Amino acid sequence: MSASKTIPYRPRRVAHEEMLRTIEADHLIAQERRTVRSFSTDPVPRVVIERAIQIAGTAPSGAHRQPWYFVVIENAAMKAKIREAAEAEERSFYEHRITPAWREALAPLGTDFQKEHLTDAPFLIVVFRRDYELLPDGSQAKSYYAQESVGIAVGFLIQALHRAGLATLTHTPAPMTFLRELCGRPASEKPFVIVPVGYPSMDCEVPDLSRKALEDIATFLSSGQG
Ligand code: IYR
Repeated sequence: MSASKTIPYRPRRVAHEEMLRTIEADHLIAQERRTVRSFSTDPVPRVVIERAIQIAGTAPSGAHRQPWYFVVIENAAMKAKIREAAEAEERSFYEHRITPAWREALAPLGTDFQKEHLTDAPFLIVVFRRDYELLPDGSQAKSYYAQESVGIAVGFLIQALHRAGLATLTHTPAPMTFLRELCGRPASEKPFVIVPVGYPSMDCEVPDLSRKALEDIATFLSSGQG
């Protein structure tokens, strides 16, 4: 076996009292996050987007291949192009490809083919999943668990932006292959999601949803239970 270089890892041990305070506060913050479809055009500082992407880039990834790439779009003409292409795909989805069950599932969200958020939000972050990396010698380094890794990174991204006071939407126009060309990315990368980022519009409304209770999403197989 080849020896890999390691370095010591000794993070500070957090006392249980502080741990509980932190996790309760984080839970309250997380509960306040809502997916937003109606954005204000008000500007937000670009450095917040930069840091949020760096936070996303701390996600764990298969074989540490870090199989993600983020294209940040601020340019109005680019946003308009993306909106036009996305709405064309969405129109055919809502008019032809959607199944009855899917239509029913989306009804409470009130979504349709119109995607104002793609031109209203001050930033669009287009996330790509990289399936292999071209090495300088021309060979390919394959990614592992790229789908899972990028999903985790996007989770980090959304939570970081939320904690910074910004709203997001996880938007997946289907199919979204048009994004690769519009964003100038190579064939090794697949569009994963578009994340519009900004403030909710002044008249933003969100569906009156509730979240599943702990007992509905988790089982604790504690000691003494066999
Ligand atoms: N991509 C479409 C449809 C859509 C699908 C799901 I699953 C949603 O949770 C929301 C929308 C759209 O963006 O409208």
